[in-house]
Amino acid sequence: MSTDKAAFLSIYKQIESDLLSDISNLPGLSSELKRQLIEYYSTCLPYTVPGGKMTRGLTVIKGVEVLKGRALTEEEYKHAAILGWQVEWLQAFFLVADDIMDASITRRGQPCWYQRPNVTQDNAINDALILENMIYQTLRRHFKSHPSYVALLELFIDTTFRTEIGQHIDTNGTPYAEGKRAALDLSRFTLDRYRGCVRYKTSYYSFYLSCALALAYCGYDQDSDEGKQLYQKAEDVCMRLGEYFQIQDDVLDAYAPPEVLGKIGTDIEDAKCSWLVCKALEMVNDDQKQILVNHYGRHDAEGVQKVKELYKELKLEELFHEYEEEQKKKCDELIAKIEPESFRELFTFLLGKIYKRQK
Ligand code: GPP
Ligand code: MG
Ligand code: MG
Ligand code: MG
Repeated sequence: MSTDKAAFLSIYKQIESDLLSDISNLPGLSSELKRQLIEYYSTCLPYTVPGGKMTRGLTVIKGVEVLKGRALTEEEYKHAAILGWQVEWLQAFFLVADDIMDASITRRGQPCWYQRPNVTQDNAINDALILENMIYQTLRRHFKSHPSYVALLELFIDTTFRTEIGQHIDTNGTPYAEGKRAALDLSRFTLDRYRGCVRYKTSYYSFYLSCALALAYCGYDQDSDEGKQLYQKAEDVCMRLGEYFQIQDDVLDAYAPPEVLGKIGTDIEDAKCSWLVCKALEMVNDDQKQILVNHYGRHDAEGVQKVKELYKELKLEELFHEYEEEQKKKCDELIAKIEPESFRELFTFLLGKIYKRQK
């Protein structure tokens, strides 16, 4: 089966081995220095890149298969899997950096990379940049003479920029850090801000990119009439799926057991513009609002508990379940309108991966 994880992981091994060889072949470094570099990055790469759900990567393979309308040749599978892994590399770059910015503790069931004993925060920032650069090394290695090379590069460049804009809205855009800068301004947590933030920080890289890479690899040109329509349909569905996915992420941050989720939630401590706080602010009376004023955005376990009790009082989890059913219906309707009909399977695949997810 094309979305078999073991086959996909074997392509990871080849990519990793080529990248480590690139380091070994760097000119003008002693063999001892190279040994240290290889030791470090042969730990860093398997720690930060594979080990997730791999949906973003597998979606590229699924997309190429759906667009070709047949089983892939060996070369097509390899190409699609390599592109899929580049989305996973992009995600690794984002997550290493995001965990520093969010002061997170665990990721994928283990300490965040920057929290590892032999990794400093400075190392981790640089590693995020190296992970990003590796995308372009690998793309050049495998696609330099492919007709879609430039289109593929541009998709990665544009998606990175959009995600960084989203991350700006998520972090600097909330000008608050405990004991620093302005006081917490709850009036900023609106659904309008939320939607803009999520579209940019999550939807483009988590959903649209994989679909667009499949289109570009199969030769669809964004500037041709047929191509433009397909990219547009993919974007329409992916924006909705992305918002739904991030709302799940925000709800899981507060409610999921960390041992299932693989990460410990930090949104309340970090004063994030989470779906939960936006919804809470639409519903609170003055007394309830005071709980948020006093306790939102503080690294204090008792305060976090008080915010969670308020969420319970407001029945936000129940509200989310209603929202989830509504979204499932809306996504089904949107997908049912996509032409050609064969293209629908890609989005059904994505929706199936996220509906009622627990992690
Ligand atoms: C998800 O936010 C968004 C990202 C991981 C994008 C990061 C972008 C950068 C440019 C660094 P999140 O913080 O809610 O994710 P999680 O809950 O997984 O930490
Ligand atoms: Mg985070
Ligand atoms: Mg974040
Ligand atoms: Mg989150």
